[in-house]
Amino acid sequence: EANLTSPTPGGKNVTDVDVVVVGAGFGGMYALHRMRELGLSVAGFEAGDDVGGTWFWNRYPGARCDVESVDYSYSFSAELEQEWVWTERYPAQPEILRYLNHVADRFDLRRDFRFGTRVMAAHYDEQDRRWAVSTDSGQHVSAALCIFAIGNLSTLYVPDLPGLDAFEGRILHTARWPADGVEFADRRVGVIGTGSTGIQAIPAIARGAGHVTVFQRTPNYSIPAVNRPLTSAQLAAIRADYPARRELNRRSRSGIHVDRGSQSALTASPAERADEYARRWAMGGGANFLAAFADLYTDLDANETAAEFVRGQIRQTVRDPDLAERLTPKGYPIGSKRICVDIDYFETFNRDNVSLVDIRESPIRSVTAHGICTEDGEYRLDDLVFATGFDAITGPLFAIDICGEQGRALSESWADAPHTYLGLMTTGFPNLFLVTGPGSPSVLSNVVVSIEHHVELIVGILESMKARGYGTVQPTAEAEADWTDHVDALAQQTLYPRANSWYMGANIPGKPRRFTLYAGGVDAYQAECERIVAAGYPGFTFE
Ligand code: N01
Repeated sequence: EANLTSPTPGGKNVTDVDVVVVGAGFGGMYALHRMRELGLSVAGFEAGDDVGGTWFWNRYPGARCDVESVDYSYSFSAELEQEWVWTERYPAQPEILRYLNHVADRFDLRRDFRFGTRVMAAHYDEQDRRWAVSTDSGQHVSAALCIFAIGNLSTLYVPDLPGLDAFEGRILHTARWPADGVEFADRRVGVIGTGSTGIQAIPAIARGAGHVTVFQRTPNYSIPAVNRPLTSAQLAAIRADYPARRELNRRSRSGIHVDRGSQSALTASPAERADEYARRWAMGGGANFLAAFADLYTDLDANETAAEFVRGQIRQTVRDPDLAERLTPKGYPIGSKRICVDIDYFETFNRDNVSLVDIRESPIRSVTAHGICTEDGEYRLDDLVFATGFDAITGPLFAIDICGEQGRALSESWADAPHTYLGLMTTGFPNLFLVTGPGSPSVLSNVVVSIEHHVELIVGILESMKARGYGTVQPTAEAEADWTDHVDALAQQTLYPRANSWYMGANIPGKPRRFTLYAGGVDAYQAECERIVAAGYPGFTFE
């Protein structure tokens, strides 16, 4: 008989459950729903005050998903698919948060989540073969299984700028934006960071602010979103064919079905290339643009043709040629930092109330009471907005005291780099599941597709354990080492390692640099997983 239910209660004030789910974003909500469907008792914890995860926290002006709404949504319920009305091609944060609230209501998910509660520790007890989980509000839970659905971009990063404490204005981080918004009228706003977030926030802030000064370290490649309302006819056509659309997404490289060019950019003539880039530029979207040719992610010369097209667009858009030059990305391949998608980003620099400070040329020396001092002088500011991103991938896991067999900390086990089997489990941490962990396509993909896939993999493993009478599962050390080598070999075939990106850990001082996501594509990854499931889970040890 499977031993997935609790043995006798542990100690005083300890609640026994089958499963702890950490996080109530897209991943945790679906994990909780599926665990319940298996008949397991679940305790869910969420640091935010409600569901939403990323979309709960990231309420900055201009926050929007750069995957199309109809694809960035759950596929598990046909009724949900049919009833929810998306209103725009690219959904804005409030609409996604409304959707997730609707899902929580519809499937009664809040009942088993404790909100405003941060999981602080999860320790494995080898005797009991159970996880002891504790929270910042003093709960202690004993669970047979732990599912960490805490996101890869949830531990925010603020650079340690000298003098920051002395700043007398407001300090904001885009990922902790106040729910009731921020008024910038007549204020001088400084924005640090020009990644996906900064590129979305800067145009939106500039529309309502007195003046915006953008402190740019690295110019970024960005493709226009070409956002538009979704008409009821368009939505009806998508709904009529939803299962086929979902299947195409699952069989695609990035979890979004796009028309993928099969030709090398280098065999196309310059005129053919220009036409193809212009066509995709006009259609909008990052995944679509970078699918123009087969080798944009793998061949530097091919990539350069796409990069140069984007540079040309920036030069055409930004009226002041010197400013255009400073906004033009150089020295790293397009797509090797995550491609940005924007609404009027480069156009925004034609506004009178927006200026750019290149902090590569003149680095920030310090923050003062009234602004920022660079080597060129002081910029007076009323507000300082950090769009400086996250300690990605391992950051959220290392922020929790997770200890597996023999009391070994995850942060110690992964000190050099994360190593997993399938991005789902790691050796020495039995029954601990990661939703979209390192070693899976994760944040390289339409993450909702990858989330649903991972939760279904977990369900399959648990069903198999139940049928075979096992209580624990973990990867073998050998399978994990082979998978990690495989992930590394795939990364080396791409241009990803050539940028200073959060993918590489390069944004966090002192973090080891390594590309740890599965770069072989959602299609190849899911096929590998299917083979492993069909073969009876080789690489996993069950006891
Ligand atoms: O963070 P980032 P983000 N001094 O790390 C700069 C997802 N996302 O929040 O490039 C000065 O990309 C840093 O400069 P540099 C998406 O996956 C999705 O923008 O390191 N500047 C960079 O410009 C995305 O990739 C959507 O030189 C400093 C910026 O801060 C991920 O989240 C929307 C600095 C950080 O960029 C993270 O995006 C938004 C310093 N000390 C985000 N430190 C969707 O549409 C850092 N910077 C779904």
